[in-house]
Amino acid sequence: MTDLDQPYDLGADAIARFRRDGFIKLRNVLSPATLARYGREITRLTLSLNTEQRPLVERSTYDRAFLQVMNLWEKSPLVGRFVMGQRLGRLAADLLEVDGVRLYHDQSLYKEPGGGLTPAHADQYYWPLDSDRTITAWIPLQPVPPEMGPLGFYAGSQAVAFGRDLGISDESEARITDNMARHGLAFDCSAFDLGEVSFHLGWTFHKAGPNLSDRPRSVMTIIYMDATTCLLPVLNAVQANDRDQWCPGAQVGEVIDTRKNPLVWCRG
Ligand SMILES: O=C(O)CCC(=O)C(=O)O
Repeated sequence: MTDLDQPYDLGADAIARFRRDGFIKLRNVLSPATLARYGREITRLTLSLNTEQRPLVERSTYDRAFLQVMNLWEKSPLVGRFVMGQRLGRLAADLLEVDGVRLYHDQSLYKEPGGGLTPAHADQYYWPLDSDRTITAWIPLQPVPPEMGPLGFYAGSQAVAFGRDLGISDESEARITDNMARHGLAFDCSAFDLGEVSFHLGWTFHKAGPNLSDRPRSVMTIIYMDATTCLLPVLNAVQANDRDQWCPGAQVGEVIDTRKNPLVWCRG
C-alpha cells in the first residue's frame, strides 16, 4: 500500500472541529513523491484538455479564476487510481460521519500566473443532491503561499443560509463577503504546505485570492457525497447541467449510483 491508501491518523478532536467549522486543513496527507507522480499527469491532462484560449484580460471574473477540467479520473487510469485512493475517501467518510462515500466528480483547478480571485461561494448551489453530507478534498500539487491564492474558509458558515442561491460571480463575492463580515465569522486563508489537504462541506462558504506569483497554482479536487445521497429535482439550469454531466440516468428520489459515481470507500 502507498500513502494513497493507508489510513491517516485524524487525531482526537478533528471530527468535532470539522463538525463545528465546516472545514479542516490536514498536514502530510500525501507524500511529495505521490504528489509529484500523480500531479505531473493531472497537470499534463489539464493543459491538454483545457479549451480556454483567451488572454486573462478578455475573460469574466469566473474564467480568470482558474482553468477547470473535470472528471480526469475517466481520462487516465493513473488519475483514476489517485481519485479512488482509500486514504482520502476514508477521510471524507470519517469527517462526514457516514458509512461510505461515492464520487460526485473530480476537477482540476489551475490558477494561472496572474489569474484572478475565486469569488466567495458555496459549492452545493450547483448540486441537485438531497444531503448536506457532501465534501470537497482540495489537494494542492505544490505548496500554496499567500501570494498564490490558497483556498480560504469562513469557519461555521455551513450554518448560514444567506448566499446559497448565488453562483460564482462578482455579485457572490460582494454579497457573501459582506454577509460573512456581518456574522463576524473567522476567515482562514492560511498557506498550504506541500502535502497539506483541506476538506470543506458543500455548504461552507469559501473563496481564494489571485495568483500574484509567476508560477501556476495547480490543484486537484475530489468531491465526495454520502453513499446514500439521492437526486433532487433541479432548481436551475446549472444544476440540470451538473445532473446530466455527473450522474446521467440518476432518478429523482433514488440513490445516485450511476457508473460515474463509484463507491470510493465504505466501512467494514
Ligand atoms: O481553487 C479555487 O480557487 C476554488 C476552489 C473551490 O471553490 C472548491 O474546490 O470548491
